[in-house]
Amino acid sequence: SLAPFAHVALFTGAGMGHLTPFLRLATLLLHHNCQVTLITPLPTVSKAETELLSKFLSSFPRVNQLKFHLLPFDANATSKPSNDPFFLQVASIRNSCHLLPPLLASLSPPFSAFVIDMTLISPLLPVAHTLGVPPYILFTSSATMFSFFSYFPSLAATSSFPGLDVVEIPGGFSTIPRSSIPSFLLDPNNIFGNILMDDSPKLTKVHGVFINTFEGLEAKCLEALNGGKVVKDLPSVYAIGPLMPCEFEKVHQKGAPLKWLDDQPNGSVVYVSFGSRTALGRDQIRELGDGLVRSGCRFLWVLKDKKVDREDEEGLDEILGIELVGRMKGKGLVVKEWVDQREILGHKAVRGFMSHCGWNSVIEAAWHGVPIMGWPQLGDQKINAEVVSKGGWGVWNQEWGWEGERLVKGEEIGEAIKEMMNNESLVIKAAQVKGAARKAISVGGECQVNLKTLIGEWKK
Ligand code: BUP
Repeated sequence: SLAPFAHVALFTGAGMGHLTPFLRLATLLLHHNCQVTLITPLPTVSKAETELLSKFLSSFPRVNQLKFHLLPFDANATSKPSNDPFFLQVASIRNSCHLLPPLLASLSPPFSAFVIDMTLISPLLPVAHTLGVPPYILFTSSATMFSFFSYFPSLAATSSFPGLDVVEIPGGFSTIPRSSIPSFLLDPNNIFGNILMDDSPKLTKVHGVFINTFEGLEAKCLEALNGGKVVKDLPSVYAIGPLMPCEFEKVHQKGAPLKWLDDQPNGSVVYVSFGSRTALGRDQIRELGDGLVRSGCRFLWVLKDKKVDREDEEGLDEILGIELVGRMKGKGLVVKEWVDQREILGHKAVRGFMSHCGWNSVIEAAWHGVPIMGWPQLGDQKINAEVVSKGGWGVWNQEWGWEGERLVKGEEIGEAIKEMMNNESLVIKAAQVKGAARKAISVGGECQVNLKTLIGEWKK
């Protein structure tokens, strides 16, 4: 007879920051001989998501894709309007989830586990329950952010919260100043904030939580979470990071920017990217450009002018202005297309990473041992930036504020880049983090052990 195998269903969320770790986890499960069904809400928001999905599916023909066509969703008819297309997509997915049970019940063999995106807890828990399958969450940010997410809504409901300047997460590993709290969680009218506040109390009904992290980064936090110190009755948290970039993600580019990097001296370049869904305002973009020139460092800048890639159409001359483009000549490379971040961070010419501190980027930098100059813009990013700076392999300036809060001038940016690029201790610490990252995924490391144990349970 055939050996039993585990059949895992994964339900992805909105945006590259969520899709990417899902597909990396799916790849790991496939390598452990699991059968994988991937439920993909369609249409996606960005072109990048569509392309990544298609590359993944053609690399793994044995994956069963279940296309989940979303119901029409009238963003203007919601009581909490939003101008963030990714938040609206989450709301739209949640609005359609009740259609799932009959679609899933017909699949065979039956599932052993259901891994769902962290933004879909409320609508998908009952689905898992109907099917009689244990629900797991893939939390696509840091363990520190997860503990904040678990604890914060109950604190926010108390009468003492309005007067608090800092949030002390129980367990003694992190104190979050009010200015670092994701602003959507403080805004009662924010659609995404409302979703997270609603879902957090339901965490105790989840079977387990996967987080793309490892002990070398967040040991104390993981210990507090699994020791029941953050919130009572939380499910087990499994550190399965670093989820590494996979072969299917490879970007076939005509030459630049990797070819350009090949021509730069070792350890001379600052790589600049704010992830897949953050576009700075035009004024801030120009100040950043000015700062890069002033720093005197070579730079590779992935420039985004619009939140959604399909709308990002204007050329560099228009966005930056001819004068700045002229000043940049010969000093750095600015690109507007999707780049192979893993190849860039692994390139010997790259010495530092100016990043918004989206968690995937942080983990990729850790994997390659590249120091971070954090410039968090929104959401969980300040909390993530603090994890990095506490670890000693990155820095960030609290005074720069959230996206659009103040215009950070080129002089200040240039000085900060220079400082980061000359800071030897960051390089040393980043190399240690890289070592810990590699240990975590080696045979006998946390990631392997955790996954093997779970898959063993699923097979029973
Ligand atoms: Br832009 C860009 N190439 O050109 P984060 C991004 N990426 O490979 P975000 C590229 O997208 P959330 C590019 O390597 C990382 O895996 C990058 O995820 C990759 O930030 C991913 O860093 C970006 O978590 O997502 O996109 O802001 O809002 O969910 O944090």
